[in-house]
Amino acid sequence: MNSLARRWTFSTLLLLTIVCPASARADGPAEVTITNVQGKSATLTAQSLADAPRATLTAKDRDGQEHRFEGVEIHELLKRVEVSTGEDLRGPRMRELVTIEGADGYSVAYSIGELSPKFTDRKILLADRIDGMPLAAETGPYRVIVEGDKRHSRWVRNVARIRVLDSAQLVRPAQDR
Ligand SMILES: Nc1nc2c(c(=O)[nH]1)N[C@H]1C(S)=C(S)[C@@H](COP(=O)(O)O)O[C@H]1N2
Ligand SMILES: [Mo]
Repeated sequence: MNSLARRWTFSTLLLLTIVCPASARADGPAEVTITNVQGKSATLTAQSLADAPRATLTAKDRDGQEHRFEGVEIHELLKRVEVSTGEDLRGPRMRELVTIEGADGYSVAYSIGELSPKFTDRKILLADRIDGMPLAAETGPYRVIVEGDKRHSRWVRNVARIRVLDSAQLVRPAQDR
């Protein structure tokens, strides 16, 4: 490589280091897709999460220390695809499920009732900050935090997708058919 080419390469790398936001280096995608039972979808961006009602909770991370997590409760995000968890959540809607999937395909199912503040005070957060800082690349930019859970299997890292499903539309066990 001649010196001019070398200088160009160096300048380009320097520029990329300066202009790339931290989220671009995270293991998870910068945007989360959310889909309802009918297939209607919305894209959650850093901006839409910043604009939504913010919530915080304190929980022990894997280091055994209490941390302050900040983000948006899942039920607030469900409103973006017209899924309500308010007073009208009852009857046949109680069979709805919400799956949250990480960039690596790891997926967790939550029931609609446990995501509703009408049913429980235990918050389930799509967190984007820990102790006032953006999440680390290995967990972010978005990570589920479930208040009160004794183990972290439902704390999905690098969240990529949220899907609302009707459990009655899922395949039934053979003995039921
Ligand atoms: N994206 C993603 N999130 C995940 C997992 C995974 O494999 N992929 N494993 C889960 C399981 S089973 C556990 S116990 C916790 C472990 O997280 P920790 O190492 O921060 O305790 O992450 C959960 N979140
Ligand atoms: Mo686990």
